[in-house]
Amino acid sequence: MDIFNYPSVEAEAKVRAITDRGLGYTAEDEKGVIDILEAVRTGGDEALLHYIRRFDAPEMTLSQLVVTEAEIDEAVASVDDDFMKALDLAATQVESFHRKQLENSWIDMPRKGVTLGQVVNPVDAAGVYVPGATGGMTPLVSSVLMGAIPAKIAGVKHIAMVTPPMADGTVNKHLLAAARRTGVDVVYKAGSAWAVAALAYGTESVGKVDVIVGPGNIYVTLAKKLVSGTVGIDMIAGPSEILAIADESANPVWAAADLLSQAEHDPLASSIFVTTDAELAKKVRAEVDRQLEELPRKEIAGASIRDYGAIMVTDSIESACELANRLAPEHLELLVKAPFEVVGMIRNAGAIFMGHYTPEPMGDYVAGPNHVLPTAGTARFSSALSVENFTKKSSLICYSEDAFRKEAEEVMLLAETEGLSGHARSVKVRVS
Ligand code: HSO
Ligand code: ZN
Repeated sequence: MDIFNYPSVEAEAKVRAITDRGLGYTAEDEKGVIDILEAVRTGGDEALLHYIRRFDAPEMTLSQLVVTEAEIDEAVASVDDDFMKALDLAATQVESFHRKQLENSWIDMPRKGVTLGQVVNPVDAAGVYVPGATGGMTPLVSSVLMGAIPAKIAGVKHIAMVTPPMADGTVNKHLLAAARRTGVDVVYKAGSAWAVAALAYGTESVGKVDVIVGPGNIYVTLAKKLVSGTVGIDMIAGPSEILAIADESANPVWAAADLLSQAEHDPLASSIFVTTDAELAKKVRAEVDRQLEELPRKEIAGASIRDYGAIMVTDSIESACELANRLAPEHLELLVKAPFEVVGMIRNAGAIFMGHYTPEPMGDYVAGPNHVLPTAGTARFSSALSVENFTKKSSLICYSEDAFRKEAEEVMLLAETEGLSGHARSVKVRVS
């Protein structure tokens, strides 16, 4: 990990290299995904099964596509009690955080005889994508909670989960236990772009949904991007990121561990350490190198740190915050003695982890907020996955006759100005 003074020409070049890394896909990948979407849209179950058998489970049959209640019972019975307790703690805390996001419908009478309002309704059906233990991914049990819980709290009646099966056609038992705990209605053993296509377009066996959420590899991301508009999606998520701001009170061992926790997600993940303390910068660099050797996923984390890791030394916390606001990181840690004094300077970040005892993984698992967060600078204008992603609002408008007559002239005038006489007429026929 190189150490830069920030601001400087060298630091700027590194920031550019990091922000330019993109989502990591080629035009070829996109073309491949378009073909898959089209195949499933027109071919339904047969095409879906074809891809599942070709890439994940060679022996799968259509009758095995849906995980049975018996399979889930068996999974729940076979996981450790300690796992179930941890899962329950996480689920309970994620539920209580997301309950606060529920928005009320409202109704108002802003002018005499005019009633206006906004009715919030859940979408009818949602699809939650969950990576399985396939293709270098790890089974993200926590992502079952982060996708399904806000949908449940929004009041979605039908929640489908898709996850790629392992070669023998089974699904990781921990994922199934999490699906049961969160009230997922159906789990399909399908992953990648074909699973996204099945959810977006529907097949004979897979019900069409209205919204698809959840993290996945580049093919999942591309597929979500391409079906967005046909269905709602949470976001086009890029590789994970962490930016930690530290003052002299930070512990280099802890800070290095935090940087590596996100680096191990993806070779394209980015970890940036920004500090006012040049000595701490050197210690953190040495610690990252040392701890990297101990990580089972050191190949992935090492590539990420090498290419998209950086240490920036600034002469003030203000300047560190300015860099954070420019990058709008997915995860921002404030490893400072007075985080509540610094947080007011932060405008752009997916989630802010405050103080020495709030390492990012607390938020990945148990704290309560959602871990599906905007990446690649999109925290400048977007937010974490939330209950709102599973709802939509209908406006209510009601005029009495008197109120209608009072505003009719203006409507007719504006309509005629636009050259839309049909609009004007719809008002006029009621006035005369
Ligand atoms: N940090 C990841 C989420 C995750 N981490 C799941 C562990 N499991 C993206 O925010
Ligand atoms: Zn993580």
